[in-house]
Amino acid sequence: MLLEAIYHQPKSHYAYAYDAETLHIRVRTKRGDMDRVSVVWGDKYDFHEETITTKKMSVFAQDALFDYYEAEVKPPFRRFAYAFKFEKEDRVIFWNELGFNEGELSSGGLGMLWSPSGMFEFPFLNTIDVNTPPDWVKDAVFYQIFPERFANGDASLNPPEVETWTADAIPTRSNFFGGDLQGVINNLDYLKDLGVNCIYFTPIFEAHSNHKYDTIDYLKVDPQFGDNKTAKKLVEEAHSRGIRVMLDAVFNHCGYYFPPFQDALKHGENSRFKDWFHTRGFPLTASPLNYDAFGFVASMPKLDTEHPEVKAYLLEVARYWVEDVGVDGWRLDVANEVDHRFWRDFRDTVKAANPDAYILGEIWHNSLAWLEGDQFDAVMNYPVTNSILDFFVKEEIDAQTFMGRLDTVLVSYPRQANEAAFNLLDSHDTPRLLTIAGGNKKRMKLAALFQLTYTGTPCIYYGDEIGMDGGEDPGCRKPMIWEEEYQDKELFHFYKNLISLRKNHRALRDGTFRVLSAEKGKKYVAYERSDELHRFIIVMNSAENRQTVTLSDLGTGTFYNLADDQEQILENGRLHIDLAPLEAVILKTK
Ligand code: ARE
Repeated sequence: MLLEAIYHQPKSHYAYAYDAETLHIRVRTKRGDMDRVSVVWGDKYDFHEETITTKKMSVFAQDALFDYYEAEVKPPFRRFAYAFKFEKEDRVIFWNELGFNEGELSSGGLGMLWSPSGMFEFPFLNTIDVNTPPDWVKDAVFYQIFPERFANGDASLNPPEVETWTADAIPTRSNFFGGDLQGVINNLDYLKDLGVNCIYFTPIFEAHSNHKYDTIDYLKVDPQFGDNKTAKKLVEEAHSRGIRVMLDAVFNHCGYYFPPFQDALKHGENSRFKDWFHTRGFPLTASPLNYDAFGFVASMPKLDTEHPEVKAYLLEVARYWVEDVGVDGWRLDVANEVDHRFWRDFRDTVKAANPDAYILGEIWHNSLAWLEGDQFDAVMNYPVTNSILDFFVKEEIDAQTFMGRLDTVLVSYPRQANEAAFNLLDSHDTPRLLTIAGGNKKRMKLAALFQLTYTGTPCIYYGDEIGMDGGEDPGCRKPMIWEEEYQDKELFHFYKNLISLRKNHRALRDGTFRVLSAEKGKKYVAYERSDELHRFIIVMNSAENRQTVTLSDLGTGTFYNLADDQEQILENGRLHIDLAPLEAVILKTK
């Protein structure tokens, strides 16, 4: 046993409350090292050998170096004192807060090991501290809309010098095409037909640019998009079709033309707003830049969210759109550069306005510090995005690395944060999926199939479903193609069918996820998703040649291939599946 590889941290994503009565306990060991790992636990106020329970843990994730074991426990008095028991051949090792001990449970004489003061502890499960993302998020399929580019429903709002909305229009950093909220309202039935049930809008508030990340007025819809009444109508029309709405909160910074910043520019040190920003000298100048800004972009001055007036103003913004307009969630721009205390108060404000609102942080890296129940429900899951692209689209990693990287994300967070994670394959900040795939639709479909059958909530970037392409920003922000002759209908039906498959089967949303095949050097993977109603086996070939995949340990059951309804015969829990290049097969129990 390699004791040096063993890791656990009490009161963290290694020991957290999943719900009001359930704790999840995790421990890391060297990959393949242990025969058996258990958690040994009791109540800290009633702790003696007769009341101690031993629960076997199972490997729930694996990466190149480690196995991650997990067990679920429901301590009756919501308190939990625990140690771990590791077994390999005839060796037994116990581990608690005092260190490692060789020995057996029945032998006694272990000194402090069996005293509650030596145990790891989960002192009390207080419900208010439990991270509980809204239930609906697990059932959602999001659709991301960049409002300037989705549809023009009210030509009277067109910006000056609006460009013609054609299938071959070229987006630049500064041009406008006239998309607006009425355009979205006009096309809600299109979204309903596709099957998505939540829209994520990039910013809709008054701003100077076409992307609107440089806010002028956080309480007002941009006049090119409509007004607050149109926004309210949009929310109502969407809700009446079972579609929710999430807005983009750009609270890290404002726009250059935000009136308080204009005041600080004009009055310098004498401005009553000078402390709303992070200044480095007066007068304020864009060049050289003597105030903090998002990524040195002078048109995006950073707000001081520690300042009580700034905070009060932004929290009122957060409340207004949720409570008065009825939006269902906030996506938080540059979430990791804003102070944690701000986000804690933001959460309290938003959840008071609507306990079911979804709070989604935009963070591209490990985000545990925001996902422990007091700040965000979930984050934009770019590490998963990149793993899916690297395996199915770019062919840069093998099956073992792919699943290992996904598991690294799973072990990084409490399970509820993974269930509500926002799984995207592209966005307004990245090239489009089809373009990353070099136009290879089969690879694009593999990525989308995985996305729509994996843990977490999927998001489709507008137009991907009809075959739109485009490179880095601004290339990925072309106007939506509405002329049917230029839409890829076959792709649309592919997405529509997959979305409906996910929506009709809980197993694909929050069922168990089990890896069946992810071998070193291989370009195919297989996994199972199951709940008490259905089992799915999904086998995907990311290689350009045929593959025969043998799966074992499948137990019993009759599986049918969704493509042709052919029964698949299990022999002693084994299955042989022949896959064409870049083919995916979905098997399901009836
Ligand atoms: C524009 C141009 C760019 C140019 C830039 C600088 O389009 O080509 O490089 O100006 O002059 C918004 C607009 C952008 C605009 C930008 C600045 O949408 O079009 O760029 O404002 O004016 C990091 C942040 C992350 C951020 C990305 C872009 O951590 O928060 O960078 N994403 C949000 C939004 C953006 C938005 C802004 C922030 C600003 O989603 O749309 O940009 O409000 C790695 C790093 C990440 C990094 C990521 C992407 O993985 O680890 O930290 O994200 O790459 O660069």
